[in-house]
Amino acid sequence: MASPSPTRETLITVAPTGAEASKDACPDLPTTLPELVETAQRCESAGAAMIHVHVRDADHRSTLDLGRLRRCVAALRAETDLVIQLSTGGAVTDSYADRLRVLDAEPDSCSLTMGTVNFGDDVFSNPWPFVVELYELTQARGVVPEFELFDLGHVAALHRLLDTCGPPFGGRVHCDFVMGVPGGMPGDAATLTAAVQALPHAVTSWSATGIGRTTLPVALAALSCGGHLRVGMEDTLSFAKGRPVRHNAELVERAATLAMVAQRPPMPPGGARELLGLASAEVGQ
Ligand code: KMH
Ligand code: ZN
Repeated sequence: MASPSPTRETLITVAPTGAEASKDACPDLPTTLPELVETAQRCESAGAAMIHVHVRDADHRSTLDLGRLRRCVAALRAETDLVIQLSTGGAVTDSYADRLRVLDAEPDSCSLTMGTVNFGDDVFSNPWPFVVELYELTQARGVVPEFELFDLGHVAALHRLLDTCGPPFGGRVHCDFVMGVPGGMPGDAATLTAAVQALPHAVTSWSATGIGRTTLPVALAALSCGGHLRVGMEDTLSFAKGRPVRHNAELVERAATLAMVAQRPPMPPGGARELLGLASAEVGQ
């Protein structure tokens, strides 16, 4: 994607929970299904069009339990119009088999990380054969992947994947830069610009999120480069220095305000479906 053309509207994705933060340390994290549905509804009202979902078990611990994933997809479909994206990244401890099985829950979209990355003191493992297997499963099942790029090497892997395995289901190529993870690429404007310049020409849209204190610099840089935004408590638990996030909707509201200032207002879920190739896929069914 040598020269991205700015879009008129901004896709805001909310990532409300993640796999890492604990409920004990952060009681406002939405970990139960009712909390997740309430969060999704408030975030949709605030301007989100897509939700990136990690589910938790009865003890609020990260899980890829298929029953819970299915119930979550059903509840979000019934109670919101959001595009539902399930995480296939899970937690660093999840097996490849469990991560592949996420697609059995039939989401609209799933995350697909384009390579291994150091993740704090851990390693988030995504070896090439697993990336290919997951990608081919998305094509077979009719799930739109969002390519997660934690490092510049992941951009190179995206070139290789599209060259060897062809386009995604839906025909659009959407990716998300996850910046500022300790072990991945830094969350700053110079790095984002370099990463955008390196994208394959086949990429039709991209968003960015910055972890922790890189949230605002990455959001501002992404808007100025014509990108879309991901925000949420998966990525930052601080609204400002010394001021914890109380609800994911606060982060969505702030992203929507920035998007309005950039004269690229929040995109409704229907627009997101078109952007991601889901609208034509539904018509074709
Ligand atoms: N929890 C991280 C190890 C994804 O959702 O696809 C992986 C992650 C990426 O959050
Ligand atoms: Zn995630």
